[in-house]
Amino acid sequence: MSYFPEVTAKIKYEGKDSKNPLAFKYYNPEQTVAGKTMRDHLRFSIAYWHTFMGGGQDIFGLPTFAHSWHHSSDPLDRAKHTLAAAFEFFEKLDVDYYCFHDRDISPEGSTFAETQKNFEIIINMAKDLQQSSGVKLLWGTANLFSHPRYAQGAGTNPNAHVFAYAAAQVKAAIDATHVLGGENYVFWGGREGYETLLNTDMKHEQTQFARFLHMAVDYKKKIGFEGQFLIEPKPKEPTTHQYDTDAATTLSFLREYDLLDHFKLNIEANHATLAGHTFQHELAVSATAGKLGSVDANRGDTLLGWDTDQFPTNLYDTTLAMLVILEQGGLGSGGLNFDAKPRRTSIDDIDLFYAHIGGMDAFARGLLAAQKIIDDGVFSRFISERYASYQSGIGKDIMAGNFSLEKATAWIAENGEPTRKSARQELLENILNQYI
Ligand code: XLS
Ligand code: NI
Ligand code: NI
Repeated sequence: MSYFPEVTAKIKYEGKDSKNPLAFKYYNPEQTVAGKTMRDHLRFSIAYWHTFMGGGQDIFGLPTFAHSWHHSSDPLDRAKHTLAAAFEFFEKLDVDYYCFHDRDISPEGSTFAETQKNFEIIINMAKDLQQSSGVKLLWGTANLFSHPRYAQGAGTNPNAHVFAYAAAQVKAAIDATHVLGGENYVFWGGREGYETLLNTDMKHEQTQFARFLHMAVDYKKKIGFEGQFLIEPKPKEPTTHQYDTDAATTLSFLREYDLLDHFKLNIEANHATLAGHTFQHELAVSATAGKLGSVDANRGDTLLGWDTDQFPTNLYDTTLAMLVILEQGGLGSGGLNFDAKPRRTSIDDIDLFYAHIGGMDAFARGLLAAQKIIDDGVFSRFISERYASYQSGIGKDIMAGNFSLEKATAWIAENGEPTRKSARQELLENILNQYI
């Protein structure tokens, strides 16, 4: 049985002149770019929740999609069909990785034990499907934000009973990720924030959240899970103020609570723009700290201002993102996970293929352009020239810690006013456009 009968073969690279909507125009998985295949550079991953569980609902409207894998009225049966459809999709799209939340891959039961039983059944099935298809798990995570019990947070909940429930759920999600050979495990603090300080002890919530993460680190070590722990920053939505607001805030939280060694960041494009940053900025802040672990590849709509999770199509953004990624030497165990969904008006199953093909081609173009920029050394040469005064003389002394306010005063008395130099922004932007 096939869930995607319209797609009769694996999606292939046909080149930029192809008119086939079911072909890659730029993403050529086996093409080598700077000694590595595109497949290995980009490490594409499918987000289970959007692609297979998304129904097209929004805050004003009901689901609009009618996926065949959702037809069964029995939740566990539906989950099995969904998993089978997912693996058919991965193989037809020729993507190596996927990501899931515990509660999108398997249904919540009426008790904790029943929920765990469902989860176990589905995880066993996923294990077999991974084995037969060769598809791998990029990361697993726990959904600690949809159920009413988490309305006031999970690790930051004012009620320790809820904290304990979340901790038990995370244990099961880490176990499942471990069993499936997941290369990372993600924490996105959906409800880990607050609405009003009139009822909130901020210090207490942050401290208990750090305890939550330390418990996860201890457990990871105990079971020998080798995957990378990742935190995904987001400034708001669903809560008004989220503790993991952006990359810089999250890094400083991790540092303050002695967690920095155990985590990297999973940067999402749409979360960056919600935080009032560019995608490139958030990637660069993480990479500068040696903490860029993985990417949720999507885009927002600045005219709407919420987490619209659209597929990435903007070549400017993908080029600048790939520039940061290549400069840090690649994504390591991370990948480009399409945390994105088709618009609710794109109601056909085939739209899922068009959406992902477009996103993959957009990043392939970004990769090619970024590698060319690096090869030609355009910006790196300009940047090293711009900071050249720190290579000798007082610049060298400053960086070596051999300068002081008094020395500066004496030096300025002798050398006077600095010569001003242009930062050449427009010229550099013109050059960038030549590469895109
Ligand atoms: C929501 C987040 C979520 C995480 C995983 O905005 O992007 O989907 O990626 O929990
Ligand atoms: Ni995300
Ligand atoms: Ni998001």
